[in-house]
Formats: sequence, structure tokens, C-alpha cells
Amino acid sequence: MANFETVEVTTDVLICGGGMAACGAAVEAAYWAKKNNLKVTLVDKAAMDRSGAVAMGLSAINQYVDVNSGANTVEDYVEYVRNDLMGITREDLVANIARHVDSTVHLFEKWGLPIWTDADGKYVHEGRWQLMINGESYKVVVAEAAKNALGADNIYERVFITEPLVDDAGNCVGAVGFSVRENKFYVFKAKAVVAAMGGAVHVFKPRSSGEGLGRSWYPPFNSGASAYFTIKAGAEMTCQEVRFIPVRFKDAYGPVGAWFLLFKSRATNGLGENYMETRRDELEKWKPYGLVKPVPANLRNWLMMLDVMEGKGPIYMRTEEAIQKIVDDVPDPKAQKKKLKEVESEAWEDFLDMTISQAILWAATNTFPEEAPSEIAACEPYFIGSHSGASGAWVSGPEDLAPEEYFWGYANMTTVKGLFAAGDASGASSHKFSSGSHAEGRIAAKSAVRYAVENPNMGSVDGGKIDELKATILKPLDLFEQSQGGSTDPDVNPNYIRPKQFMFRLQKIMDEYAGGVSTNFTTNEQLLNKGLELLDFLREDSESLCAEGHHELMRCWENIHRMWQAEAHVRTILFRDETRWPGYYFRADRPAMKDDWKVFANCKYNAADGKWEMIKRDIKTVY
Ligand code: SFD
Ligand code: AMP
Repeated sequence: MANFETVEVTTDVLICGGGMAACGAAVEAAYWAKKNNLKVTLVDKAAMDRSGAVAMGLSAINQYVDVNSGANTVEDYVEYVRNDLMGITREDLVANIARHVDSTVHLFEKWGLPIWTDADGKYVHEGRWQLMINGESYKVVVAEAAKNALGADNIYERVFITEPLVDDAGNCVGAVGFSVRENKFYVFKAKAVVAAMGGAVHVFKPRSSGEGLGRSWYPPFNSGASAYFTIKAGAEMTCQEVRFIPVRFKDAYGPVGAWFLLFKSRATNGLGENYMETRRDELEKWKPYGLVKPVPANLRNWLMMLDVMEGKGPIYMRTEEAIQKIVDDVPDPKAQKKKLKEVESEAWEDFLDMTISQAILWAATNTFPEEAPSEIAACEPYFIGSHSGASGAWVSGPEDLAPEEYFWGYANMTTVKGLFAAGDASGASSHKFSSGSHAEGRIAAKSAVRYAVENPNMGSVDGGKIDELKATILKPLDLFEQSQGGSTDPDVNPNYIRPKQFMFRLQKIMDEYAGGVSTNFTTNEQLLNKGLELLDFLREDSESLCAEGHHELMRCWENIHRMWQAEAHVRTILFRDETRWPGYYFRADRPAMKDDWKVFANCKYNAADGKWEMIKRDIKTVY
């Protein structure tokens, strides 16, 4: 067997991940742990300064409720999220994040994040809930605070968390993983574990192919670890069907929010028509949510997709028109020139802050946004509980807000004792974004510390079981070593499959059977059942994944994680007997929304018999 030293780390609270939610968790856990004399340990597969979705930076903070000034209430935010998710949301979770998010934003500012202010010193809003920032170094600033709070000795970077550790009583008591640089296998033993390893990208075939492969809107390093970890620990999952399909600038995935909200741009089809107007009647079909303001994200997508399917593309963001209008609104012609320069630089900064490749694509294609429009398109599906999708673990709400059915002792604890989730890892609490994920990480960590204090006995996992896990996790290295002589081309070998080929196969199945880009996000019962059959074969072949080194070993496990996210998704679309989010996916055989499906579609994997249980849970309102 591959010669990896086993390193055992015993701690009280283990934070898996180093992104926005994990950094929030670190700051909060460190504070409460100090009071209770506990140890907190954080593990990230990458380096925290630039890991996760905010690696490149961001140009906005998308959740700021501004409760103190009286501009909005927590209830306003809940209403916004409920409508945007077509009625399917955990109001207790959304409210809990919303009431804490402003303080998180104020911490960001204190730590050095530049938030735009106007002449009166007030924050500049992009839209009702969004603040503009100079966010190129957003993640560096947030990670610095987390690192200072925990101390370098308690942080393990470039260690890939692979599996949860679950004791005989079914409690989560730690995690195992491996270093992506050294021959080290890690066993982390803990009283409480926070899963915050982001969402999942590259489960579906991406639009980018060939030399563009790897370019996606959400980061490719978010590869389904949170979903896998919580599913394998035995946690109930929710909203696994609610993937997110963002509309983005075509080919380089530049965000559209600033254009729609700050610059008040329109999007039109190839014939110059505004689908939000010409297709307005379609919204009636999806009421009451079709008639709310703002129109839910999936329905905005849907109206655009109807134009595309009718052959009316390309779809353009009318940047030239929007800029011209902003300039024309300035009465003094001299001031107009200055305004033009100002808007131009804001437009470029929007991309340079968070999607640099879009700025590069503009430069490479001689695009002057003030002169010509740019194409936008619907991206491939992503799994992300923090934006406008909702997939993640089913977690307990806070004691003071949660209805009885949604509360089991500790806020943000999954249905597995000792296992907490936040950010993309927790479900049915969308629209938290970077700031809300950080706030939710804080909530989950405070709760995890309390759990560790109140449950002081360390659970344990049999040493033999850990040895077995080690052998399974390192097996791809052994397989490559033993079989590489079996062919002259290392990519083609009867004894193994390389992770990249495996990923292509997964993506093809999801694209063609589960409603990806190539099938216009449309599927049906028969396609989904066929997809499940093919996923079964894929799972059999996952036994033959091989790895030439540490990096490829990570690739193997990333793709196994993705495969589990894929299966939870297919099973849940199949379970939900309606179409509720056209624009995210369309069940051609169930083309309408049904009142009796205004429920959560949950699922749970049972390791003992390898079977999935599908569960309907009622929606309980708080407001
Ligand atoms: O507008 C393992 N997001 C935006 N949020 C905003 O507030 N404003 C914006 O302007 C936003 N835009 C945006 C956004 C994201 C991206 C990619 C772009 C633009 C281009 C969304 C937020 O970024 C997002 O909601 C949060 O970051 C979610 O936080 P979290 O903590 O759930 O995920 P993460 O930050 O990606 O961190 C994940 C961490 O897990 C690590 N990890 N560690 C150990 N073992 C494993 N197996 C692991 N697998 C993953 C990662 O390294 C990382 O540290 S706009 O376009 O929407
Ligand atoms: P995006 O760049 O698409 O991620 O959007 C950033 C923020 O703006 C998110 O909070 C979106 O929900 C919101 N948003 C984007 N486009 C629109 C729109 N056309 N109408 C209302 N809100 C939008």
C-alpha cells in the first residue's frame, strides 16, 4: 500500500473548509472556545487566503439587510427569499442569518474591506440588498481575521477532507483526509464537526470545452465535498433538486447583477425584443410567484430560455444603452464626459474584482461596453445553497424562531448529532451569499462549541475501520503503480480509469439525462431512470479510479464526491412530481406546478443497506 504516514489530530471542534462560512466559523468558535478552554481546528484543501468561491475576489456584498437604519426588516428579507424560491424555503433559517448578517458586514469593514460610500458617507447600494465593494482582496481580508483568531498551529492547509468519521451510535466524531503535497494521511477526532466545504461545480457538462475547460462561474475547486460528507455521515438532505443556473456574460461568466441593478440595463434578444416584456403573459402560469417583484431568478431565466429555444438568440446585455442613459441623465455636457469615464471604469472593475477572465475576453474581442452590447447566456447547473439555489443539509433552526418540527437542540446541526453545516453546505436558506455564509458559519460554530461543552465525551471509531478507510482512500495510487505497465499510453489502460475521463462520463450522463445545457435543461421520468442506471455503472467503475500522484488522488475523490451529489440530485428531481423552477430545470412530463408539492423534497442515504429514503417535509411559516 502507498506509504503514507498516519497523523492523528485530536480537537474539540473541527471546521472542514476554509471559505466564507468556515472563516466565520473560525472567528466565532475561537471566541467561545477560549471562554470554555476548548481547541478548534480548521482544515482546508487549499490555502485560506485564496480558497473557495471568493478566491478571485468579489465586487459586491449581496446580503446586507440594513436593519438598524430601518431601511428593511428581517421579515422583508424572508419574503424576498421565499418568493425567489417559489415558496420553498426555511423561513427560520433565512431569518436567523438575516438578523446577524449586518454585524458580519460591519466586521468586514473593520478588518479592512473597502465598501463604497457616497458623498454623505453612506454605503453605495447595487440593489436593495447589495453593497458595492472594492473586493479584489476580500478573501485575504476575511481569511486574515480567521487565521489570527485560530492561530497557525490549529490550521491545516492543503489537506483534502475525504470522509466523515461516524461512531457506532451514529454521531459524527471527526473526519479523515490526506495532504495534497506530502505522504500524510490525517485522522481528525472531534466532539463537534462543522461542514463548510462549499458547493459543487462540474457535476454537469460545462459550456466551456477544449481550451476553455475549467472556466466556470462558480469555482471548480468546489467539488461536492459538503454534500458527500453530510450524505455519507447519514444526514437528511434538502432541496437536492434546486440547482442554480445563473445567467452570466457568455463564455467568461462575468456576473450580471451590477448591470441589471446598478446600471439598470435591459437584456434583449437578437431581434432587439425585451423578453421580460414580450413574454410577460408566461408569468401568469407560475403565479403567485410569477407575479411578485422582483421576478424570481429562475423565471427570469425561463423567459430568456423561451426566446433561445424559439431561435431568437443571441441574447444581449445592452451595456451601451445603459451607459448612454446614465450619461444622458447628467445635465451638464462637461460633467457627462467625466460620468462616462466613471461608469466605464466601474464596469471594468466589476469584472476585474471577481471574474478577471471576462475583462480579458472584452479586451481580446475589442469590446467597448459603452459602444456595443455583450452576449449573456444561461450557465450549466451548479449546486450551491448560498446563492439562488438551495441544495444542502437539512439543519435545525434557532430555538427562538424555529417551529417545533424544525428544531432539534442546536442551531445548524444536521440530523446527525455533532455534525453542523453552513454556507453552501446547508440547504433551504438561499440568498446568503458571501456575507450570509460568513454569518451562518458564526451561528453554526457558536452552536457547535455549545454542543462540545454539553457533550464532553469524545466518541471513537474503531482503529480497524480507520485502516480500512485509509486503504480505500489511497487505493487509486496503488492501482496506478501496479497497472501502469499495462499499456503504452498512460491515459488508456484496461485496469484503470483516470479521474478526468471519469469526470467527463459523469458530466455526459448528467447533461443528457438530468437536464443539462445540451437538453435545454429539460428532462423526464424515463430519462432520469436511465440516468440512474448509468450512474450505477459509473459507481462500479469508481473502484478503478487511479492516481499518478497526490494531485490526481485529490481529483479522484473530488469526482467521487461529485458523483454522490449527482445521484442525490437525480433522485430528488424524480421524486418531486412537478415542475416548480422552470429556468432551473423543466420536467417535460410534469410541466406545471402543483399545490400538493408545496413541500420540501428531502432525502437520506442509509449506509447499512445502501438505500436512499425520499421524504416529504411540510413548509412551516414563521412570518
Ligand atoms: O454576484 C475543502 N458570490 C457572491 N457573493 C456575494 O456576496 N457577492 C458577490 O458579488 C457574489 N458573486 C459571486 C459569488 C461567487 C463567485 C464564484 C463569483 C461571483 C464569481 C457567492 C459567494 O462567494 C458564496 O456564496 C460564498 O463564498 C459561499 O461560502 P462557503 O463557505 O459555503 O463556500 P466557499 O467560500 O466556496 O468555501 C469553500 C471552502 O471549502 C474548501 N474545500 N476543504 C477541505 N476538504 C475538501 N474536500 C474541500 N472541498 C472544498 C475550499 O477550499 C474552500 O475553502 S455574484 O456573481 O453572485
Ligand atoms: P448576480 O450577479 O446575478 O449573482 O446577482 C447579484 C445579485 O443581484 C443577487 O442578489 C441577485 O439575486 C440580484 N439580481 C441579479 N439580477 C437581477 C434582476 N434582474 N432583478 C433583481 N435582482 C437581480
